Amino acid sequence: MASLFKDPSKLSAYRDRKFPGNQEEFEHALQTSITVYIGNMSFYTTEEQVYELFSRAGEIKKIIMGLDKNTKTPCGFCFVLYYSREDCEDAVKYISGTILDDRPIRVDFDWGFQEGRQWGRGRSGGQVRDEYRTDYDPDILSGGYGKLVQRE
Ligand code: GTA
Repeated sequence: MASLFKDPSKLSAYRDRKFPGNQEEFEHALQTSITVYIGNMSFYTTEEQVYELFSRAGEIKKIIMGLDKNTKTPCGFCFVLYYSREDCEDAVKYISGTILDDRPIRVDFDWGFQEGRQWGRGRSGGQVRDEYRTDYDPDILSGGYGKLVQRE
């Protein structure tokens, strides 16, 4: 399993369009960072629940909840910062895919938290991907379907 983490291009399928650097710098950041991104979370999951689950992989330095930029309420993602790279890798290896509040969460390597990254970038304030969701999801506050899809 650890060998999977040796190829920097395979660390994450996600490419942050707002990363201030080239692909090589992005991959280097992913390889060395002590931050993970958690996606597909319930909007009702609290920081305390995240703390409890993710401290199983190691001591947590900080948790930053992802917020809807309009309502300032949780919108389904967060960042967890560890003290060690090993703990960060363990979170990706062992916690990704586990169920938190009835949802299979996704734990992804992240290039590092910076102020501003806690806000959803979608047009309606939440995450971009929620606006394109076509499957029913009772945790989407719009009523279950992606907001843009719903309008079409
Ligand atoms: N490390 O997977 C991730 C990740 N995601 C999805 C978001 N962040 C992530 N970080 C890591 N790994 O700080 C971070 C962002 C930001 C914060 C909120 O979370 O760096 P966001 O989700 O609101 O906006 O970010 P983002 O990331 O800019 O959205 P993006 O990349 O356009 O789209 C996310 C996903 O939405 C796509 O991968 C795709 O699955 C779906 N999507 C986007 N556009 C379309 C479309 N036109 N049609 C269908 N699906 C679409």
